[in-house]
Amino acid sequence: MEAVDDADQLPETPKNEVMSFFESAPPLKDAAETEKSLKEFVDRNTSLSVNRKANRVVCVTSGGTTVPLEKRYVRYIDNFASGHRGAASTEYFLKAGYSVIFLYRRGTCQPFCSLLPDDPLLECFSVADDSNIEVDPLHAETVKRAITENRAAVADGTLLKLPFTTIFEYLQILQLISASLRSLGPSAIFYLAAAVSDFYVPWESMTLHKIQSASGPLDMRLAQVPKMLSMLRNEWAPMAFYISFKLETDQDILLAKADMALKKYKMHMVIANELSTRKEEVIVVTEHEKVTVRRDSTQAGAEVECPLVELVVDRHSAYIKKVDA
Ligand code: 9Z3
Repeated sequence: MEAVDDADQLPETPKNEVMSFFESAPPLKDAAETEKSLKEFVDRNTSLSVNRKANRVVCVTSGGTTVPLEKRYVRYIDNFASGHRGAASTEYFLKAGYSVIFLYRRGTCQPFCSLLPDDPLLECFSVADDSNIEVDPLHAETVKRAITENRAAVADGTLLKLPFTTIFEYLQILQLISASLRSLGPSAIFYLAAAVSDFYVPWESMTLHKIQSASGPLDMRLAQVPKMLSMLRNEWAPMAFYISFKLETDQDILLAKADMALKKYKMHMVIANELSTRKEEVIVVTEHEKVTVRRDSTQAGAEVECPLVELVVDRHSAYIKKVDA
């Protein structure tokens, strides 16, 4: 049910639905802290010069949102997203000179970690003697790269990581990010790769405690998550460059749905991908073109995000030029 829907065919989400979603959502923990780190991040990056592409900041969303079923939640609805797309794209944006706000689902893939084994702590390290731990030589290079590149990006202030778990947290943090990037105008990109729930249980209709199975089969009505793309695009940060993703499992409807999303939400690019081939190829849909972007299968470890981000950077540069002209 996640991210595979017909909502793009529905009329625009009325503003009051969006307002009531936020008004009824549980307050965001650490909101003040998040706002403070965003402000510091944007201030720092708007005064950066030389090697960085002056002022260019991208918000990459990554992983899937959860939908809690209870306020003290034991159960929730989730989706498949691993966060690989967002994590890998973050690395390529950093290489291209962008500063990145990485809004990710807790526990999903992290930038610079794709080559680490599944359980890095247990598989990469061994106990040498009573007081020393050493890195397994087999993984030494990968571990070194992950640690140094991640620390460098975080320490020089070009990577800000913000975690979320629920759909409530995701949309609340996205709103804070948009408020902080608004002043950057066309220099900001929203690269919305997270798989966002289409349905949720409104906070006020949720039970406080764990739902009891003794009451028999569970009958639950889910409300539609208001589509925030139009709010983001038209109200929150209207001059930014927008890239959304369209995921389908049926190749035959993929491009039509991507086209629809492009027009309905006035996106600059929609990246169409099919579930089973998403790591091999994507189709970039814009007003004027459809470009298939493929992973270079002749290169070991090559990722589709490399040429994809290259194309995004190229189109973003053209957009900035056009707006500044
Ligand atoms: C995507 O299509 C992403 O490419 C994937 C990446 C989630 C497939 P992984 O995290 O997978 O690497 O495992 N995201 C879908 C984004 C989404 O939910 N889009 C909404 C929609 O299609 C609109 S914003 O309705």
